[in-house]
Amino acid sequence: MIMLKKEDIQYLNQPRLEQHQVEFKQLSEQLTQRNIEVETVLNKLNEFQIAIPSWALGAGGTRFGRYHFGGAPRNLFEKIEDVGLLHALTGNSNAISLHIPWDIPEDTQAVKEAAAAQGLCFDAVNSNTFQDQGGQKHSYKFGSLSHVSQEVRDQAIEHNKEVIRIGESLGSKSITVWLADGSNFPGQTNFQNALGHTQNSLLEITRSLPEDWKMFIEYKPYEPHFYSTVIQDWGTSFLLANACGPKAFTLVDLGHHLPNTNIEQIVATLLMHGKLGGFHFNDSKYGDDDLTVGSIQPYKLFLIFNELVYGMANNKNNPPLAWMIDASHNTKDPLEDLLQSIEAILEAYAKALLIDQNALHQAQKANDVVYGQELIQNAYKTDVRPLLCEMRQRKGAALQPILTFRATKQRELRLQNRGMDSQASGL
Ligand code: PSV
Ligand code: MN
Repeated sequence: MIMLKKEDIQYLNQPRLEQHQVEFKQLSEQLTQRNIEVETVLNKLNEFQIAIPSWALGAGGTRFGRYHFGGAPRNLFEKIEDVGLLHALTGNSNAISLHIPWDIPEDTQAVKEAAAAQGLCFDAVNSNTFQDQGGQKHSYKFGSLSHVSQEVRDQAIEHNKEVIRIGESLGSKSITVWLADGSNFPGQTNFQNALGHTQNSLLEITRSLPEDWKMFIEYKPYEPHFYSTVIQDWGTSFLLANACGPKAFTLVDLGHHLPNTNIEQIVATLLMHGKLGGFHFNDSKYGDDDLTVGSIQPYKLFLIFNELVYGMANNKNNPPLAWMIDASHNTKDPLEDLLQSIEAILEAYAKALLIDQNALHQAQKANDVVYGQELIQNAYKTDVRPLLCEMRQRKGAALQPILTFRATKQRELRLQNRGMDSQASGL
């Protein structure tokens, strides 16, 4: 098993340590003057854990092709190895999210042990009724949970139940359902029937959830279908989550909105109603581009985190959220890309934690538009990177994760062990 040693990380941190201490001291003094409790912020950053999906560790495909970079994980054990590396470098990615049937664990005990050895647990399991699988009786070409035929719906329901059973054996506590069902042409489906079937199917799945489990319902406006999608937006997901009862929640994937949608407002509404289950992080310019988090619209991400920070503190009716990166890597090394995403998420979170919520509340009550904006933007303009470095340094992770990844030749090691033509399952 490829494992990065703590001593190697420390050794590579050494030359940068003194400079980091100077920068951290300066920022701490500045934040203390602004009445911000630095230790509280550091603790929150330390606790924040982001799941890595098992399908994001290989080369992602464009609609037209896939370019291999070599050393891709060939099986679940190697995927665990890669997520373990990300966690060793950052200390903020202690979970792996599996997509079934891309990653069916054959030897559950061995898989659990491999994950535990890397300090990892299993986050939400994901079902897949957006592709036909070998040996499957009915096709999902015209839908799965929403299909006109009860037999097809039953097959899709049974698949979700199977995914829950697999998740249970690994210690997962939630299932994410992304339903790709939809239509390509007007007249193809009856919207009301499709939604009704979907609601009944989801209810049936909810009934088989273990007591302490949750179901997350993802939404997406288009793709793979281009005229209609059954669960097209947060409103439809929210409606279904309400119909399915207290174990069902809406999941927000940042790429699943039409351009310029105010995602932070969606987040606020869902939190207020205790129905926000989790997040899939990525970034986009046009649609579901699945780009590196924070690479296109970091300010938008920060505004979302502002609502999350407010909501997590004020909406105790909403359970703790599940965080995951859902991106695709076409031109970068996926592991470096994921390191960039983890950093961007924590940066946005850290900046949101610096917003003076009391002052903001006062400004809003006084309709002081200018001061409200100033408070938000002052937080955004603070360079919080020394906080992230300090948090990582304290837990033995890397001051500079990407530099350590490169200096310890992690990709080269994977190329040697797994070869140039190795392939990982996923889209
Ligand atoms: C669909 O675009 C999605 O966001 C869902 O979360 C899937 O599970 C994932 O991407 C992988 O295809
Ligand atoms: Mn997603």
